[in-house]
Amino acid sequence: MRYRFSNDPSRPHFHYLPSENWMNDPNGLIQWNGQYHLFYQYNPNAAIHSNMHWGHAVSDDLIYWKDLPLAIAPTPNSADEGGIFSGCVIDNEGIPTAFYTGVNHGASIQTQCMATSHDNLLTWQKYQHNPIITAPPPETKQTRDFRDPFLWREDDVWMMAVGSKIEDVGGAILLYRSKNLVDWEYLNPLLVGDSQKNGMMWECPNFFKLGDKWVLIISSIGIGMETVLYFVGDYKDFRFTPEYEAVFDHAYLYAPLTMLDDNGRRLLWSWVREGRSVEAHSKAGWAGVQSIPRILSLDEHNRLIMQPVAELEAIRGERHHYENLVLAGEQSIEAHGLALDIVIEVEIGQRGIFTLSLACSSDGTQGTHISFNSQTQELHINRERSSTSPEDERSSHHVLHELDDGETLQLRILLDGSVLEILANNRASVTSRIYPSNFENDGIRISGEKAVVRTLDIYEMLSIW
Ligand code: DQQ
Repeated sequence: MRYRFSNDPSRPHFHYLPSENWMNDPNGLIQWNGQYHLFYQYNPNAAIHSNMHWGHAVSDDLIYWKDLPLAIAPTPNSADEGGIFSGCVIDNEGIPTAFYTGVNHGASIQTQCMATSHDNLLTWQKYQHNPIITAPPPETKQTRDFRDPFLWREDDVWMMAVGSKIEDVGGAILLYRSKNLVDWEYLNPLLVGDSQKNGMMWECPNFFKLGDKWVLIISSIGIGMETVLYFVGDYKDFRFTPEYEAVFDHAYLYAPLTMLDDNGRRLLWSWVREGRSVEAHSKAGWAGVQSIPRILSLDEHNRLIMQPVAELEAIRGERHHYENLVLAGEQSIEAHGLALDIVIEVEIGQRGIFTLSLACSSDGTQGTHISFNSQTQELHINRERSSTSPEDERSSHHVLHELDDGETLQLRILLDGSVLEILANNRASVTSRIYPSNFENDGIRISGEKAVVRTLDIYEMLSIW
């Protein structure tokens, strides 16, 4: 089925996506008997968000994925008849146990449900007394938004964080505990936001320890925008006190989910949304991509550091390497195709500018420009000419990216068809979408003022399919 998309230049070659139709949030990430399991929000019938199931894929190495049959589907006349929304999988004394949100009545009723697997996560049996939590607590003053359970263990109890909101106040993450996974006691909000500042509703919570600190990642629904935010702080007596708050990604990443792998790495996957119209992706026959998994850590300022997993290096093909390029005018750099891993370090003087252009057509009509201005400390991704279709989103991304004293600009750029993952100094993330109209392109161009490229490596990536 994947071959029918081989003439589509937007289709990624080294990011995971199902063979066809719609995918959104990653769900139920877990390493089981050494293998990485990725479940995801999936509509098996069309490339639009509807009719949610859990799709399933498995990998030995985080690079090559094998598609497995649908994992969990809605059951008529039950709590999940309207769809299986996001959630997680935990290891309950050797039994893989899934928690997800069952929805009903056009998703206006959201309840928490459970299922177990007895055949290595292939098929799932729903708990016969689902739902295990029927409604949000009265203090939320609403009954509609209550979803995406995330579980962890604390001594001899299980904890669950659920995304929600407190009406007229803001987003809220609700905290529950249980000894047996079916009887849940509501404790209090783990954290409550402010609708004026950080969104009206918070979904897809992740809460975990990183070093000495605790990190909360949420996907926030604000007025006209959806953004992933993170908080770093301390957790005591079931309350979380953030000390640092920042935007996790400045563009298209949404609904990320993390897991701890057997090597103790905190890995994060995320849905990369589409930047084209519903009609366009419905017609294309596929929509939604998973980001390359990132390893999370914290720096000394409590900022989240994210690095694509080193496993990705196994599919690096031809390499183009440059050193100490003193920039004057525009320079063309050889690189073929739309599947590239670019690693660049630039020393920029005061009032300096550096620009890297990619996915440029030879006739000059298309191209995407990634620039950094040392005076404004701004990263700018210009998509005005990223594609030719008026249906594609083309607004620019402007991101304040303050370099520390003496720090060079370090960019890691993963271009894969329409996916553009940009990490600046491993802490500013801008994951965008561009839709170049053909495979042919004119390599990479770099230009700058008061800028010296210390090193530049461009790898042409091999396809994982
Ligand atoms: N997507 C799921 C929900 C979640 C949302 C539904 C976030 O569970 O809140 O597909 O993208």
